[in-house]
Amino acid sequence: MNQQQAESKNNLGKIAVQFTKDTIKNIQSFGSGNINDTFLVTLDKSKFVLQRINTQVFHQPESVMRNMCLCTQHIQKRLSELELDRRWETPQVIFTCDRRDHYVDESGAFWRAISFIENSRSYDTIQNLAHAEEVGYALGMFHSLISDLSATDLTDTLEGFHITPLYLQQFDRILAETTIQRSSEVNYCLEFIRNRQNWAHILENAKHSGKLALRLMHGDPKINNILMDTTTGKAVSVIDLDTVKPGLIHYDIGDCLRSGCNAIGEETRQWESVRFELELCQGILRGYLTVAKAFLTDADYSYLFDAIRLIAFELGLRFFTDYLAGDVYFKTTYPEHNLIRALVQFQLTHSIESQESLIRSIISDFR
Ligand code: GN1
Ligand code: MG
Repeated sequence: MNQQQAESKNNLGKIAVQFTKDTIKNIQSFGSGNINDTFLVTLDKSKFVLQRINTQVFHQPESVMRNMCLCTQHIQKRLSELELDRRWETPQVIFTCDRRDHYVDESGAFWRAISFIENSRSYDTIQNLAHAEEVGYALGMFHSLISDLSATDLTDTLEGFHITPLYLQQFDRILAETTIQRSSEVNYCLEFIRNRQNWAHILENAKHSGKLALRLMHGDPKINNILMDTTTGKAVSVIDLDTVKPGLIHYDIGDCLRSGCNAIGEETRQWESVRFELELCQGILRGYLTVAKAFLTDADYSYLFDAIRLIAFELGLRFFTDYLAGDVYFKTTYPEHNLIRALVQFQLTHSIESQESLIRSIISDFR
């Protein structure tokens, strides 16, 4: 361990002790989030998750924590009333020794701690059809558990999140300000976006005309935010509650499908091999609808195909814009990382578009 690593370990220790009186055995990096920094803290008999919130992205971290406390307490109460016949847990906020839901360190960094769900793990890529069904079930379960929590009680902690026309405006602004290094991949992305910019308003238009209602959503239900029981392989929890806020459940369904139906995963460099797998789509929707069928309206079904197409496109647009802006939002590990991520999502969008009638018929079979 070099001096810098030793210092940062020491620093992490000073932060972790704010949340526990137990002896800390170990602290290590954890998970693969693109925004916050996450660590697993091992104590004598238990573990917890320690996170530094990225306040460049979340400007009101106190509201993120308030939302999170309201949401997890609500889910906990629902679970105690429901008497489910399977394991289901929700991560709990761990308070500091002086009863606060976060800790601000000497440098001004914002920290929080969350309980670790024992005997569970997540996957960055979908494993098989059974996994896909469980991922869908988990999202349906989450939507169902928060369906009676009032959307207006929670703060909008990330304004503009999943509002595709705003991402297009941001893209246009960055494009106007930046001297772009042209390459065939960059030209492909530019053209891909141009050809879809009029359609990209579809969900916002449906929202404004009252066809789709604002509801509480998770905001980020990609497959590695769904924990699976390591013994039974069944879903046990949905984590990463930073973006639970008013929105459209379509953003969630779209995000879950764009993440779960791309079997080689969003971090592949083999972007030309990316495909949207219909069987996985069917599996995720089947799992979702076993729990969520009751609260989908006819209009909700009518926009499902567009939601699947749009959220893949939107994420590609967000990655590409960040590439042009010099990687200021998403963490990267190599220079072209955000460009390759964008190509993955655009390839997925293309695959969704080319299977439109099949995807629409899968959706209509479930109605
Ligand atoms: C970000 O940080 P992480 O990995 O939980 C992003 C999501 C993207 C996701 C893509 C607040 O989530 O919207 O879908 O990366 N979160 C935010 O992997 O922008
Ligand atoms: Mg997230």
